[in-house]
Order: sequence, then structure tokens, then C-alpha cells
Amino acid sequence: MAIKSVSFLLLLLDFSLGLAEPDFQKANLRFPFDLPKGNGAWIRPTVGQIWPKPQLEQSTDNFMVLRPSDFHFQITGNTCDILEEAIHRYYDLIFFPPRGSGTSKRFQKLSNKYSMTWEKNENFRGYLDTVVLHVMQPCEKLPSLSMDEHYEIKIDATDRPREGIILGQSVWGILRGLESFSQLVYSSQNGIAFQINSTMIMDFPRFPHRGLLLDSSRHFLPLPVIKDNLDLMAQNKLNVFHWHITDDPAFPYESRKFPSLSQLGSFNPYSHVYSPSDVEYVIQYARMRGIRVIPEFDTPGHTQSWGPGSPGLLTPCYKKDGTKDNFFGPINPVPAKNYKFLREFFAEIFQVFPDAYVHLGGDEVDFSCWASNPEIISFMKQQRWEQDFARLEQFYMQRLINVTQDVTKGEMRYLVWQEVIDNNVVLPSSTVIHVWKDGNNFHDELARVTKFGYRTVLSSPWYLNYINYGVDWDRYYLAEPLSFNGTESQKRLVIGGEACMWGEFIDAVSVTSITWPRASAVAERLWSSASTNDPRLAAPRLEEHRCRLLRRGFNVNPINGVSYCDIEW
Ligand code: CP6
Repeated sequence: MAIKSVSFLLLLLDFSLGLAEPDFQKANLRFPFDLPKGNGAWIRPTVGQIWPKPQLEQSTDNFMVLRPSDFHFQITGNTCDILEEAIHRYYDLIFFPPRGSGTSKRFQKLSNKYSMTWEKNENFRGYLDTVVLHVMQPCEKLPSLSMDEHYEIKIDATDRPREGIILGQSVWGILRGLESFSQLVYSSQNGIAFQINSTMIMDFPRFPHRGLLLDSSRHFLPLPVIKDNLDLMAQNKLNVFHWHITDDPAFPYESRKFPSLSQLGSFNPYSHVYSPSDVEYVIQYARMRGIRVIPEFDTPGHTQSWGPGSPGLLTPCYKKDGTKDNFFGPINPVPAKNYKFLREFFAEIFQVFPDAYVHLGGDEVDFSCWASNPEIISFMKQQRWEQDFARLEQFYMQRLINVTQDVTKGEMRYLVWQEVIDNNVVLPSSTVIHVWKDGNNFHDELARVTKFGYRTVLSSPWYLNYINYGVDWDRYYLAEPLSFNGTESQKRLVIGGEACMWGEFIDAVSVTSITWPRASAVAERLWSSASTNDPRLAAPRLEEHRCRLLRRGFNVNPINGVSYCDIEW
């Protein structure tokens, strides 16, 4: 079979030889419409362009037509549930998107009558009925930080037999390749035929950690909303769902070992909780799309909702006159039984969430309640820490890490917010520091953190929860994670970034439309090459991408002021 002779190397060779195929001699980018010029011009969408932009892509004007009833993906290498499910998902996404333009129906009805419209086109090169998917290595069960997302695509109208190829070492690469392939397909201008141009792609991510944070504590996010956002992440090649699942207002995670946490700490224990099967569903849905689920159980601050279901966990605050106040502060770091609870709790988390990493939070710890509590004051005196509450926070994080390392046999890996390192806590060297402060000047912090030798994930410039009137995606797009003063080895410690959508002012009604396609700008910064950084060139592709996401059934906002898509509702 033809595919046997195909390897990464061969496709690579094609590129390095300047694309020897006749079809690729005049490779060029396709902008079917003029770029905007002058005042009042609006940005017109491209067609058949990929978001985020591939590392290497060449295409020609020659095109083939895809016929829904004849087209199929053919798996020739390794296979598994992830791949089998993906080919059905992408077949539907290409030919029957939820808000489709009806191209498939029109094709069935009208293709006999109108096939001449494309068959007469000088660039028409026949019909593409087969795309071969070839995974070179056995599928991995779980996506991970070290998964291989590299893929190559070859759609060449001069190939005989006329087959497209998507090639990857791993199934994760094939998932990314399928997404790109689905974006190459576009409707002909008369809306009757699906077309694809001769295209060669070699693609891989710039950073391995490309995430989206959603906050299900300030407002509960129902399962279908999380599901939509996982689909959108896959369609933007994001690969980490950072699930900020608990915080002060609500504890919607239903714990098997400690069910009272959500019974007493959620907005509504009957409707506003994630049951064990809900959590399992999210993890599986994400896994099928090559997305890791990293849960955050933020402590010792941001834990008000843990209080009712876990008496004695939080610090009782005291009034100036030394009597007990009627509210609580962060987790009480003194009693040994609190660490026993945390040990049990995180043992469950490590079992339920299959990713090696858990986010431990550690941000914005308010010291005033600790400072008011006589038990804590006397503990501090005993340790000779006086008023150094950062030292107490350090003590807490250290013990939390000790008990979780102990209960997971040293297997649990951590992300923590930057305060933990700002307060001089010493962490296992595998810990990833999440930089979030100071959206305009995160560079110094990246330099500091990497100088300590920690790996880091950046969010500072990507706080999507700030909502403004006007265009803002270009700022997200232009934020460059590696533009800090540091050595090459420091820069290699930046493993990626996350867009953050904190939940105070959004809920199920708006989270999807406000997050997307703004998060797409972050997705391209984290996937594509550093030199893919001109917002004027990105804008028409982002317009097309937004129209595509609409067509695929998601309510995503317009982000360029004035725009038009073929399908808008
Ligand atoms: N909740 C938690 C939050 C925020 C953080 N942690 C936050 C801070 C500033 C802004 C948005 C969100 N709401 N637990 C900071 C990491 Cl602007």
C-alpha cells in the first residue's frame, strides 16, 4: 500500500526540496478577497485558512471537490477509540455542521445539474474521496505535558491514487491534523460544493501547555457549557482545561470521601454540583480531544466554601478585643488534623483526575485573620516567626506538598500561583509556577521564576475576564511570553500559557460568547511561530475562524467591530 512508503522524513524532504511536486511550484497564500484598506473598511474573512496558523504551510490554486456521500477517512496505521471517534466527529463537522450552510443538501440535490460550475474551472483537479490517517505509534491512553502533537498533511491533486494524507507519530498529532484538515475545507462561492486546495502542512506547537481556565465557583457552569468549551478548545488546538472548580463562594465538586463539602458548600447540592459521573464525563470528553483536565483546589485562601462541610478547617477570626468574631479566614495551618484531612482529600483528587498535575492555588492569602487568631499567634511565637505570615504560608504549602507526595508515592505534580514562589516557598523542582499578576509587566516575574529553575506558565496578559468596549484580541495576540531578559535555558522553562476566564461576571449565559474567539488569539500565540505576530495579517483569518465557530453551532462574539458571516444564527 502506498502509505507504507510514506514517512515523516519523506514529507519533510518534500518541503526541504522546495516541494518538488508540480502542483507546488507556485505556492502562495490565498486571500480570496482584498485586505481592508482605508477608512471604514471592514475585515473580510478568508476561506480555507487554518487557525492557529501552522508552522509551515504551502498551497496552490488547484482544488478538488469533496462529495459527502463518497468521502471517507481511512485508518492505515495504529488505531484506537480516540481515533475512531474523531473521524466520525470530523466527518460531521465538515459536512454537517450544526448551523451548516446546507452545502451538503444542495450538493445532493444540485450537483448533477451544476457540477459544470466547478468542473469548468481551470483549477479544478477532480474529486477527493479518501484521506488516509496514519498514526505511527500505538495510541496513548491519556494526553500529557509530553504528548507529541506534531502532524503533517499532504493534499496533492496530482497524487495518484488521489488520496490525502494526515500523518502523525501519535494520535494527538492526528487529532490536531484532523482539525486543520477540517479547516482547509470550504464551501464554493455558489454554496453547492465543498472544496479543498492542494496543500502541504508540517505543524507542531510552539509551547506544550496551552490552556483555558474556567471558574465554576463564582457561577456554576453546567456540563453542556463545559462540553462546548472543550470542543472550542480542540478547535483552537488548546490542550489544557484548567478547572478552577472551587473557591470562596461555592464548592460544587462532589467528593466521594467528603460529600458534606458540596452538600453544605455548593449553591444547591441537587443541581449545582459535579457528581463523580459528571467529572468522569468531562475527563473523558476532554481526553477524546487530546485535552488534559487539571483541577485546581485552591488553598489555603479562597476556601470559604470549604468551611460548612469541614468544621475546624478554617481559621476562626478574632475581634480587636480578643473575642471570637463570627467569620473565618484561610485554612488553619496549625492543627495536625487539617493535614490529615488534606491528605485524604487530595488522595481522592489524584485518583479521580488522571493527569499527573494538580493545581494547588496558593494565591491571594489574606493574613489578617491569621494575625487575629491567638492560637496562630502563639504557634508563630513558638516557631520564632514573629509577624512573618509569609513564613506561615510557606509552612502550610510545604506540609500540603509533603502529605500529598506521601499519599501519591511521590507521583503528584503541581502547579501553583506565583505568590507561592514570591513568598519564598521551596517547591519540588518539577513544580510549575503560574504567573498571573501584572498584565503589562510580567517579564520580570518570568525572569525571576525561571532564574530559580522552575518551569512556568503565563497568564498575566490573558485575563479575558476584563471586558472592554473595542478591539482587545490584538493585545492578547501581541503578548510575547519569551520577551524577557534571560538565558536560552531560562526561556526553555516557559512551557506555555493559559487564558483565564474568571467567573464573577459571566455564567452559562455568556461564558462561551465572551471567551471566544478572544481565547483564539491566545491559542495562536501559544501554538504558532513567534514570527506569526502581525494582527493585520491575522485579522481576516480570525474573522473566518469566528464564522467557522458560528457555523459549528457555537455562539461566539464578533470581535472586530464590523463583520459579516454567511451564517449568523
Ligand atoms: N480568584 C482566585 C480570582 C482571581 C485569582 N484567584 C483573580 C484576580 C484578579 C483578577 C481576576 C481574578 N478571582 N482564586 C487570581 C489568581 Cl483581575
